[in-house]
Amino acid sequence: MVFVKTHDISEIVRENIGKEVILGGWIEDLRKLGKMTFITLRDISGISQVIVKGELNDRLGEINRQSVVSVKGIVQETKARDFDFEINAKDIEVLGKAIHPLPVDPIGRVESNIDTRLNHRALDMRNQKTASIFKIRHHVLASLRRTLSDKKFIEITTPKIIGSASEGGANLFSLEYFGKKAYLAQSPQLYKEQMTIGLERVFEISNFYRAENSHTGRHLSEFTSVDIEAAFMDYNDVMDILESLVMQVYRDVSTTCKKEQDMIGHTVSVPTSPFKRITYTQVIDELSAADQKIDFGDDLLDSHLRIIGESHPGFYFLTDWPMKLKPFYIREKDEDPELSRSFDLQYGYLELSSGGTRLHNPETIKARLKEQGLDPTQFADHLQAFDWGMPPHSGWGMGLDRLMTTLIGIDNVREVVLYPRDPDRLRP
Ligand code: AMO
Repeated sequence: MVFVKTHDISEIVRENIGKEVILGGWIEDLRKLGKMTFITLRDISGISQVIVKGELNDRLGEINRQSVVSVKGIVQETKARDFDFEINAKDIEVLGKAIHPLPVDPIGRVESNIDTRLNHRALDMRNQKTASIFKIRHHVLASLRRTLSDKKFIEITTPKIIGSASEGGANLFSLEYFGKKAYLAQSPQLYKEQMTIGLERVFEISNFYRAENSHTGRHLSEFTSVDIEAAFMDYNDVMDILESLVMQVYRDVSTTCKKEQDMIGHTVSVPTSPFKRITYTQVIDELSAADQKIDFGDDLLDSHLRIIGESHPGFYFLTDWPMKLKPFYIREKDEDPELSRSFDLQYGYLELSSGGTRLHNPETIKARLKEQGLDPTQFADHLQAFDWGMPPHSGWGMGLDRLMTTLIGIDNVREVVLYPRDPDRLRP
């Protein structure tokens, strides 16, 4: 007989004392003491103690740690320090047996390395530290969606299988699509820009793909991007939106995820606002002053960002990059066309987001595409929208996985992604 769960463990309250409940969960601990067995039962909401006595205890032989069970019993007061109540079991049914030895210890008493945990991710999720990271991720997503909806952004979902590159030619995964060549989208860039002509303000939270052969704690082949695009805004406006979004995520997680912060042993502290805005030119001066060989127009290397990150810990915007370092869709500054209306949001050395004001004159975009060695005919589907009343617009993309690492104070994105994809990891 399969019992139907009547309560999550955290739903059991004083009024349930003396009444029958049916719980479902996993056996975290099991101690046989003569004629009695003490079970620590865990479900998504918490833990409870289950006492098994008498005839039920005699036929309990087959039960073991980490198996999933259904417990029917009466709620009673407890003397145990760690629990508010306990369950005097009347019946127990094993719904799924755990076969020992298990590949990782779900209690986390025996530590496993990250590869072993990722290879057995579903079981790793029963480790409360891991589960807490993904509960926080859930709250981050909810917070982002709430704030963006409040700011009148409309959530869209753009295709991930595309016919031509959205960010230029590099780093594309290609695939065979009914006899044609297709690609996995690197970002929603072109689609989100197009959507501003009808929806004005849009956002997307989806996975995107980069064929980068990078082996770092911040690069993945599949990552989650939070993107916005907004008509009638410039890069300062969308920087303001990004800043308020990040601030709100920190506030929300810091207040709603107390248990999870305890569990991972890290307190989320809300950053100070406003975030500093430093120009690329200032950064070049700072680096030159620190004896780095760097000229205007050079891209910032990881080693440069480490130096800059040391003197600017926490969040800051790095703005006004040279046009030549920016993708074809970024707009120049009127007062200095060598510079762009662009920014990155940094957290120390880590790049969290980049964005800017977009070009919206199709002829200029075509010229920029050619300058960057790209073929404008490949972008015909995109460019046609610019003949239909394209508003001036701006936007950004932010790596959600990277943002998560700043929140929980770790430096490997693999910890915050369920099943990370990187050059060495395609399974499970
Ligand atoms: P960009 O290429 O800078 O910009 O990407 C935006 C942000 O996405 C995250 N990111 C990654 N995270 C993990 N692994 C990766 N391989 C990876 N690649 C990128 C970073 C990065 O800052 N279309 C523009 C954005 C825009 O202008 O709207 C874009 O994609 O956090």
